[in-house]
Amino acid sequence: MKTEPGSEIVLNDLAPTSANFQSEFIAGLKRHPKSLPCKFFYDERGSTLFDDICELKEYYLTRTETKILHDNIEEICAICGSDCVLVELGSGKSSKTRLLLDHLETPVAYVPIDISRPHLLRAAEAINGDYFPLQILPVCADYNQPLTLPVPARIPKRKVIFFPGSTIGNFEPRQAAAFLRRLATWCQPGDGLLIGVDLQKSRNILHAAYNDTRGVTAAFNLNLLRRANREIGASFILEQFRHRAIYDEANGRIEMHLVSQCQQRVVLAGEEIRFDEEETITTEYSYKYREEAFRALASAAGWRAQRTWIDEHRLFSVHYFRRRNFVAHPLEISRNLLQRREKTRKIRGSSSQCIRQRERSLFP
Ligand code: AVJ
Repeated sequence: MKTEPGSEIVLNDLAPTSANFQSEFIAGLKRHPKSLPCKFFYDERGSTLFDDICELKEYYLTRTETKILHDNIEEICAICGSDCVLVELGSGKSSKTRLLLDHLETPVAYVPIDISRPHLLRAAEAINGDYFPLQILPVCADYNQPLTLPVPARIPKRKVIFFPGSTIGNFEPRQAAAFLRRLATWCQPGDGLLIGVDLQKSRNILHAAYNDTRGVTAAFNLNLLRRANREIGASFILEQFRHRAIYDEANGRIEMHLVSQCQQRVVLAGEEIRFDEEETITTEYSYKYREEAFRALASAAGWRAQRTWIDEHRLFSVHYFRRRNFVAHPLEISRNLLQRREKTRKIRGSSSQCIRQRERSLFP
């Protein structure tokens, strides 16, 4: 499958095992209410179904984000600067990445991180063939787990984390902030975060996007149960569950559920799980943000807003953030503000402009 004249790709394989899947899956079904982590969607079949979702006419997210990137690519790549290492979370097919790689000035390396090994390898091979001699350093991992990023052969000027697709919306806002704070710890001051975030909008548009007429989203959701049948020998009867996606306006989120159509028992790994009729498994939250609210969230998590791009219909946003000089813990923000005031007071009166400037760069 290797395409010339690419070099050999070394996979950094931290993929979760089938035992991880089994224990987390069962733990999720023992919770009240039942819930499963949405990362489980992305086995090989699920990743392919997701690619199909991205092509649906109702699913405006991918199309709109791609257009925003396309229409602003010069400016985006200018902000990223030359000689950066591009780290992508949930890289999938890496199609949006190609836009960046086509326009970035002498990027040092591309580090795609994805939980689906076959998908990741296929994309990495293809990029390797098309962008040689760019170094490709794929990491197969659940990026919620601790991981060490591979080090490129050439030293980059900065790191840019690319997190498209509004996948950040899968976290509840508190967890999203914690995750962004964690990403900041991967970075040095001045490093970048290019992130796609879906915007709040009318319920009709949202409802259609998650309840497509061809039933691809339903198949994607039900694939969780199919996967459990195949990988851990569960006994789900797929016809006895239905896909449901609703917009919870108060929380600004789409909720996806699998709804049991009858009272039933399912056996998996020797354990029996009971379902009442109409009982649901929560399988995904997809939060939608207001432009300002997302900037505030990232800003409290160690990232300084640099630029936001939005499409003409205000469906979707892409933000570029720069890592602050320190990662503020909420409690530390006020303390730092106090310290800053004290220091400015000390400096005031001294004519040393350069001290004040250094101060500013230390406490942005
Ligand atoms: C890839 C997580 C952004 O929430 O819109 C698509 C996944 N779920 N249709 C989203 C998804 C149902 C998607 N994200």
